[in-house]
Amino acid sequence: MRISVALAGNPNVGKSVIFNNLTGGHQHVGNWPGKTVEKKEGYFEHKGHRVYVVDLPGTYSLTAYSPEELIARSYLIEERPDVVVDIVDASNLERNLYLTLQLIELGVDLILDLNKIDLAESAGIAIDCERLSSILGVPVVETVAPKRVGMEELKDLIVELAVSKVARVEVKG
Ligand SMILES: Nc1nc2c(ncn2[C@@H]2O[C@H](COP(=O)(O)OP(=O)(O)OP(=O)(O)O)[C@@H](O)[C@H]2O)c(=O)[nH]1
Ligand SMILES: [Mg+2]
Repeated sequence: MRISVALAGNPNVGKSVIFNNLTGGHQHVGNWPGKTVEKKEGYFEHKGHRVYVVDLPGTYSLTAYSPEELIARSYLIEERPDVVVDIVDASNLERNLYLTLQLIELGVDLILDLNKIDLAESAGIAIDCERLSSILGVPVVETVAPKRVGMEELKDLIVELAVSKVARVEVKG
């Protein structure tokens, strides 16, 4: 199956490190149409699926006031990726969840990636992932991107969500 996934998140949360971890050598850097903002695309293979990844520009919201927000918003609405991974800075969760709620409102199939878990831990912040996941109604994964911690779990979740989505669509007819 061909799966498309977009990486969304606030600036500086670790999207590019995760994009590089996932796609390795299989990447292409271009520009968003008509914009000077960089567009990174790539893919990886996992469990027999090819997963195409787009690294969206970092944004605090999707209200389309800045070119970055406009790019991210139009991509999500027009291209409808199978899965959106919302990468948040676990050491700064509250601020990051503003974008998370907007992504949930948009109705995308979301995975919440709590990145920078190492920084959260050293700041004495403990996050109850199961509770967060059940409150938000989205799967949650913990990662430490530069150490590649959680990358296999993230790939598993992406593929599981995309596959379950196809099953849901088939049941609905
Ligand atoms: N300690 C720690 N640092 C991290 C982690 N993930 C990313 N970083 C660091 O955070 C900084 C930002 O990472 P990037 O991947 O460039 O973040 P980004 O989300 O792509 O940023 P923009 O493209 O500017 O929006 C870098 O210095 C990373 O090394 C993590 O899990 N733990
Ligand atoms: Mg980046």
